[in-house]
Amino acid sequence: MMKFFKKKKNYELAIGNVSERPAQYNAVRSSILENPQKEDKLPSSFIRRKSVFAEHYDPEEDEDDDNDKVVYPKSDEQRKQLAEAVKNILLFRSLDQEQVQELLDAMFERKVKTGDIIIHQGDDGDYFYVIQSGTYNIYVSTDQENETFVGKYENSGSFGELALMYNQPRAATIKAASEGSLWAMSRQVFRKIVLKGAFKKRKEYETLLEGVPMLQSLNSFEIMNLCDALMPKSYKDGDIIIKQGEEGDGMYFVENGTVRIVMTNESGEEKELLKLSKGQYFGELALVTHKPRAASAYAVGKNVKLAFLDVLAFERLLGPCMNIMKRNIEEYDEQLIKIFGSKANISDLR
Ligand code: 1OR
Ligand code: 1OR
Repeated sequence: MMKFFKKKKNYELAIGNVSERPAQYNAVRSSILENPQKEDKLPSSFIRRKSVFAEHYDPEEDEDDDNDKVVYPKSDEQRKQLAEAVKNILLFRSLDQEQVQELLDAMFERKVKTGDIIIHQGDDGDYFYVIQSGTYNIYVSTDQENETFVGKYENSGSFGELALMYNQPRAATIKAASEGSLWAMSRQVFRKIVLKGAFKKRKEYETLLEGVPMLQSLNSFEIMNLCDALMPKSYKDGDIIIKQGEEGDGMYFVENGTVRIVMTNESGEEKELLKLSKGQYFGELALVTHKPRAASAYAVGKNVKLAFLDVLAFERLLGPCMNIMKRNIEEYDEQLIKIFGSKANISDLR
C-alpha cells in the first residue's frame, strides 16, 4: 500500500510531462463531472469530448498540393538531439520510418528566452512544437477566470497539436519559464504527415475508450493523449497474450473478440477466472503492484484486436484513474478466495 502512495506523485502527471494538476484544473474536471449543465461556460475545446472530436476537418479531403519536401539543414548533433526528442512523442507513434525522416527534415530549431510567449490562447494555429529543452508554463483563460496556470512541460514533450488537428483557436497560452530550445513544424507539414494517421487513431480509439467506465474521470484532452499512446495488436485463437509470472510491460484494452484469463495456483491447479470482451481491460495489476503477472491471458476466436498501453504511457496518462483501478483490484482479492476456496494456495496479489 505504502509503495502505491509513494508512487502516486508520479501518477499525478497529467499529460506527457505536464507536471502539475492544480486546483483550477481539478475544479474544471470535477465541475464537468458534477455539473454537466455548466459545460457551455467552459472552453469547449477541452471540456466536451464530443465537440473536440466533431468533424471540423476531414483529413480524407485534404489537398496534397505540393509534393516538394521541406528540408531544414541540420548538423549531425542537431539531428541526433531531434531524433531523441521525438522518440517519445505519442502523436508520431503510428508513423513509419520514412515519414519520421521526412518530419525530422522539415523541423527547424527555435531558441527561446524566459518570458517568450510561444502560443497565445485564441490565435490561429501556425506551428506544432517539440521540446528540446526548457520549462514551458501552460495557462488557460475561461469565461469565469482570467489566465490561470494549469501545468507545465519540463525539458520534454510537445504542444500545439490541437489547433492544427481540429481547426480550432489555440486552447491555451504557452510561455517559456526559462531559456530553452524548441523544434517547430509548420501547420502544412503537420497536416501532410502527422494528421491523417493521428486523426484516424484518435477517432477509432475514442469510441473504444468512451465505453470504458474506469476512464470516465478523464477529460477529453487526457483521452486524446491516451488515444495517441495506444498501439494496435492482433491475435489468433489460442495465442498467449500475457504469461503468468512474467514482468508487466503494459496493459491492454479489448477492441474486438474475447480474451480468457486463466490462473494457476501453487499446486498447479488451473482455473479460468473470466472472459473479457470489447471495452474491458486487463494487465493493469502488475503495473500497479509492481509484481509479476498474476494470471495468463489467451485470445479466443479468430480476430482478437487489442489496444496496448506501455508502462511508461500508463504511468504518465492513467494517474487520474488510479483510485478506480485500485478499487477494482480489491475486488480481485475477494474473488480469489471464492474461486480457489482459500487464499493459502495462492500468493498475495498485492
Ligand atoms: P493548441 O494548438 O490548442 C495550445 O495550443 C496547446 O497547449 C494545445 O494545443 C495543447 O497542445 C497544449 N488544455 C488544452 N491544451 C493544452 C492543455 C490543456 N495543456 C496543454 N495544452 N489542459 C491542461 C492539462 C494540464 C486542460 C486545461 C483544463
Ligand atoms: P496482470 O498484470 O497481473 C494478468 O496480468 C491480468 O489478469 C491481471 O493483471 C488482471 O488484469 C487480470 N486476479 C488477478 N488478475 C486478474 C483477475 C483476478 N481477473 C482478471 N485479471 N481475479 C479474478 C476476479 C474475477 C481474482 C481471482 C482469482
